Amino acid sequence: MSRVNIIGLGYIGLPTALMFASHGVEVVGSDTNTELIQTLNSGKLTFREENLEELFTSARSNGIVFQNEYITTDTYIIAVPTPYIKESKKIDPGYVVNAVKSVLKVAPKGAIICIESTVSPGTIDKFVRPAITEKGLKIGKDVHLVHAPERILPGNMIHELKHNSRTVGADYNEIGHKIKELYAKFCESNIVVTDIKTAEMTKVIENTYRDINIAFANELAKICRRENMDVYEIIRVANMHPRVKILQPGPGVGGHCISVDPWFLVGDYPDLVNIILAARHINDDQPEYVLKRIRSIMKEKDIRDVSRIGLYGLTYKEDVDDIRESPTLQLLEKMEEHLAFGIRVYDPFITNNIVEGQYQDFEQFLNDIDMVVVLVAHQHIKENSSKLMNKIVFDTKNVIRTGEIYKL
Ligand code: SAJ
Repeated sequence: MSRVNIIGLGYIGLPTALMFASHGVEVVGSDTNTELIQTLNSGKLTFREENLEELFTSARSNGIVFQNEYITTDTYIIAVPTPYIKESKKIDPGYVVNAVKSVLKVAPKGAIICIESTVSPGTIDKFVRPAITEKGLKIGKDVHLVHAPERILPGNMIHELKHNSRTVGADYNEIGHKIKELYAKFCESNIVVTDIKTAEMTKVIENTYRDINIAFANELAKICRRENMDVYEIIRVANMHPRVKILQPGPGVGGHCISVDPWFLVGDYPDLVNIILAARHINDDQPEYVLKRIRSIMKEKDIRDVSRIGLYGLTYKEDVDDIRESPTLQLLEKMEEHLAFGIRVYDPFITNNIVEGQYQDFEQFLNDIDMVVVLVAHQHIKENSSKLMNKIVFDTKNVIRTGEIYKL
């Protein structure tokens, strides 16, 4: 195996490229974003993630190359975004197809193109294969296709790259095994070789399953609220059953994975989805529910000045700096619609001001508010929970133990 060209150096492509490089694989990481390439070449990372710095240092000392251009080599790994089209809910395969087309311009005969990006079942048949055959190329002869969807959890990526099992879908077993061998350079868990469509479907349903489970927890929270019962205790006890594993309710489901992938199934099988669609609606409506709770707590505590309310947490989940599809941002949009401006916001991970009323100083933020809504369970708030003692706390993540606490 000569050099591997990793295409797309975002949240998945970059850690994967660094992992390969630090395990002795010759890697060229390519991305069309010139600024991103310059940043990486100047020795700086583009996002925060546990243990990523160390991995970056080791990959750089092993000679990883970052550049805009793709190279001529025998293995390509594509990790570009796959958003969904808002109206139809179907996948937008544009970035993947364009990356494949660009690879074809430089790929030698017999090269393997491995797609890591999550795609809806059938995307490779419907969009990627035609992009290859219309160039007069034969799949399986001139070029090989593989789908090896990523499965890592932001916040725990480096550990999971090593320890999670993987799925490799290929048209030919022998090609699948070649890619399996490549991932086995750093992946210490099982690597299952299967066909492409199975790999596509497996990945999407993993995230859909999690979305449904969270929706169930969010629905339970509402039922328990009406009954004045503690949903967290009920879930904790239910989960002691050996075959029950209910996830946690929260302010909504964000990120670029769980809040996106189930829509692919809705878009492609509109006549078959019930539970999948209901779960999406429940989770998407959760910020609205949080707003209702804020209003009722304000009423109960007689808070009339919106500017005395502070939202803690802007990221889509704890201990990451990613704000994509963040429930807090969705809540803020609704608050602008429903309440007057003036709300205050703080997140230790977001060091540039992205919303109105955002603070960079935690103490100052606390000084200026009477009520804090905890929307993200960053380690930071757990460590500083004693500072919330004299505040009215609405804790949507069930992490604060002291003071006057309201829950979902
Ligand atoms: N959330 C809850 N309750 C929970 C767990 C999560 O409300 O009990 C919320 C989070 O706060 C967040 C959202 O759900 O807003 C998604 O967070 P997450 O930690 O569940 O997942 P992601 O989106 O960071 O990563 C998922 C993972 N998929 C699964 O666990 C099945 C990861 O393994 C995938 O690689 C990733 O999607 C992806 O890229 O597809």
